[in-house]
Amino acid sequence: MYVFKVEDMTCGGCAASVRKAVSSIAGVSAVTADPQTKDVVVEAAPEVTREAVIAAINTAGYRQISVVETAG
Ligand SMILES: [Cu+2]
Repeated sequence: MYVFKVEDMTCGGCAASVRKAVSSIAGVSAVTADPQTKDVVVEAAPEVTREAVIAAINTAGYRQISVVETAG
């Protein structure tokens, strides 16, 4: 599981964009994105790297990303 803060995810539309982008990565099983807390929580298979998730979020247009937690 990866947890990020995406500070430039400011509304429900942003959160939907982030969810869609991250969900499209093969091996990702669940994504939650909360525009209030800025938390993005990603459940993924071990072959999905943190960098791949960050790249997908960047591609969706969000760049103010910090890593909160990496576990599992
Ligand atoms: Cu937005």
